[in-house]
Amino acid sequence: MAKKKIALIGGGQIGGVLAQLIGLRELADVVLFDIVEDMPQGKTLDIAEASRVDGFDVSLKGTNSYKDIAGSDVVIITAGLPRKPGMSRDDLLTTNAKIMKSVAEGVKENAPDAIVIIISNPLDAMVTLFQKVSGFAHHKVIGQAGVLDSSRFSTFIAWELGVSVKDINAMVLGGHGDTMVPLVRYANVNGVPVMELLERKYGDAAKAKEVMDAMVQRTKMAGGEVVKLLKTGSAFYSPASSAIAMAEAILGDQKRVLASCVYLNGEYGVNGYYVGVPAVLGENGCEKILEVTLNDEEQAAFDNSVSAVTNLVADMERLGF
Ligand code: TXD
Repeated sequence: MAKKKIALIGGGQIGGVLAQLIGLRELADVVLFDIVEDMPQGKTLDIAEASRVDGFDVSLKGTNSYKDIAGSDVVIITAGLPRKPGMSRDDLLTTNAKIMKSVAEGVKENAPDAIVIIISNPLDAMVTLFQKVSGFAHHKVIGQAGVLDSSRFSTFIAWELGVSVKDINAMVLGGHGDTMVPLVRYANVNGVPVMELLERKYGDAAKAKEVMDAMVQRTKMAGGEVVKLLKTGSAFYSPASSAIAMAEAILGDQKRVLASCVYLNGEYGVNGYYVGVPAVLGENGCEKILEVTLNDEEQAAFDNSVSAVTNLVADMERLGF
């Protein structure tokens, strides 16, 4: 079987971790593109020089030329500026939209058959813009947010219950912003509802709800919590791991159900917007969207999140993108 190829557009914090993870997993050959001269070449050289020690054998190439991404099966985009403390994701809109437009043109011209995973913020707007500029089929352009937000929620639940995070199933829907919707009712530990376990732990439904509300709130603000601690830059290990799970699902045609920012065509009552929902990822990108029944409260929270996304996209359009 011919080796797969992944192009990484943006060789900053997340791009570097992505390159290393792809190497460690021997997932594909890697091309790391950045506009900064020499930096992607330096990072890939550094990672390649660890390959004997780690025992992996993939080709790693750093570049400043889009020509090198030709033939990529998957393109993962992190190009753009990260948040500084106190900045919202939306503050990044204008700067990152300009960058995303140029990236979409470069990918369209040089890797027209690739499936594209976008990480750059503000996520929902950047996915929308990439698809618009590239003209790629909607199902081949997917945003990474939900895998990470769901992993964060799962981590907090595991810590609270004192059980392995591997046994937690929890999902976060909606936009990648403060309005995201952690699905409490469906969160479970190997099938047992988390709320039931919390009620047993505290022997009190009100206290259990209070604890869950705090975890939901922490999940929504989790990106900002890391930004505040790091002082410079935003989370990079966990977003990289999350995008790798999506790339693996696509390259391996795994049909994994991963919360992803995908194009909705009537599903969840949303028409023509990219929003985070559970999606089946396989060799064709987003192959199916799973519709989850939401109760009134969940639906209201989801609608609120969708409005945040539609407002963001409207802002971007007003800015001329
Ligand atoms: O879950 C998620 N989706 C996210 C998203 C979680 C955390 C951070 N998220 C966003 O990812 C973050 O807000 C940023 O918008 C991106 C990338 O974050 P990273 O931490 O990797 O940022 P860096 O280290 O600043 O790297 C960005 C790189 C940097 O090397 C720039 O030189 C490069 O992008 N860059 C470009 N590359 C290609 N083409 C152009 N035009 C370009 N402009 C800058």
